[in-house]
Amino acid sequence: MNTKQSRQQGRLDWKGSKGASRLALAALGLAALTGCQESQQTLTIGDLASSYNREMWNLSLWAIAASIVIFVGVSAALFYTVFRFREDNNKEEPQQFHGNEKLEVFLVGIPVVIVMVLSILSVRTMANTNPVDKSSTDRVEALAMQFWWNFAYPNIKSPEGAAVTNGNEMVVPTGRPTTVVLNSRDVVHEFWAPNLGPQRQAIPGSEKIWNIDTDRPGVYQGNCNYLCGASHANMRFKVIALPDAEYKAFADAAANYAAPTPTPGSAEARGYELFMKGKPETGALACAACHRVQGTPAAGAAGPDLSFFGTRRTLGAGMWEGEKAQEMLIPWIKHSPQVKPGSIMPTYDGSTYLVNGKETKGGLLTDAEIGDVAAYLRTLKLPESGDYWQSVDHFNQPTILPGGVQ
Ligand code: HEC
Ligand SMILES: [Cu+2]
Repeated sequence: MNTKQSRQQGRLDWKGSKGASRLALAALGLAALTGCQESQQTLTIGDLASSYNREMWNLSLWAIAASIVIFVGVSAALFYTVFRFREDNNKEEPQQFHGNEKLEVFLVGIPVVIVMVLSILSVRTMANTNPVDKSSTDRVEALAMQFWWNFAYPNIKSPEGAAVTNGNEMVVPTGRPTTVVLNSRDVVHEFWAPNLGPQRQAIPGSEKIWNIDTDRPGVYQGNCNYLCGASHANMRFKVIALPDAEYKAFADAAANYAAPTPTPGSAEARGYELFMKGKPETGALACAACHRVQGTPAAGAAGPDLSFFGTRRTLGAGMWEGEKAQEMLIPWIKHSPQVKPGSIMPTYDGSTYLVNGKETKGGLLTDAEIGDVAAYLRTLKLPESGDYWQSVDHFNQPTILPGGVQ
């Protein structure tokens, strides 16, 4: 149950209340229960596993403490004045203090001090949260596009010297900062993984660099937080945080990864052929024109890197997860713009779709051929040692989405 429902429940209880206090207690209990459930599910800006969020928390504590002191002080002065100077007690005209310099300086001075203290604390927090740890060799280049993300690791290189890249799933180490270098290829997007730090806008041509970190291994939800088009809400990503050993295992496996070569004559082999060459006679574009697969000639960059697609547990930039992602793969290849608004991946069932507002007709693959391509995609797996999802499974972190588990 989410907070909204529990609040509504609380309100209903109040309405029909006879023993109001008992019901209030019940409502409180319900809220506490809900809170318990949510603490396992929704971890957002209140999550103190990243240094950014801890800094913000500390600043909030100071601000809240200052507010309480001010509130109590002002209330006390107000009540004192109201009671002390009631008309009953003071029949004569009150004493006038216009032009009392001391009092005026005092009354201006207090707010100036308050604002100064809070400003200094804010600037200190800004200084603590902004600097980039230049020494961090853990670096991820995040590229935002309508409506997906590519994450490249310039310091993790394949034998051919190309940066390891993954679409929509970002792997980071725990316990030390990872430098994120953010860019956009089309419109303005916004990178936000609430547990790990601030939001940063991805503006074409303007690079943003900052650090994210967390102490706690797990899967963190990320979203595009800027209205960037039809599938703004479907432009999600996962950040998978792994302890050093597991992270290293991922990095090694990814660096040495070369997509497996399917057995000749198998469905996967037919899928591979279609992936690389398409089917020109029916207008079906080669997937390789837009997708990269490490260790094969496929080097396209118009769509997410599919090198480890079989390891991924999300599809359509986090639009589906787990079982559902598996189920949606065939419909996705057939006609992704019908299942994800605004997707510019071509259709393969001959239906039309929009690219920059222009109607475009997709090519044609038979159901069997689409099945073969899907079979090939499922073989694109990191070895078990580098499978970051399996590594994180035993930390038993639920998938974290703003607003609860989906
Ligand atoms: C013209 C370029 C283009 C071609 C050709 C193309 N794709 Fe895509 N593909 C994309 C784009 C762009 C996306 C991202 C869409 C989105 O999420 O909004 C995508 C996304 C995907 C995804 C989802 C990845 C993820 O993790 O979310 C899969 C799987 C995929 N494509 C497979 C294929 C296959 C298989 C083919 C060939 C039959 C193919 N694509 C052909 C551009 C292309
Ligand atoms: Cu976006």
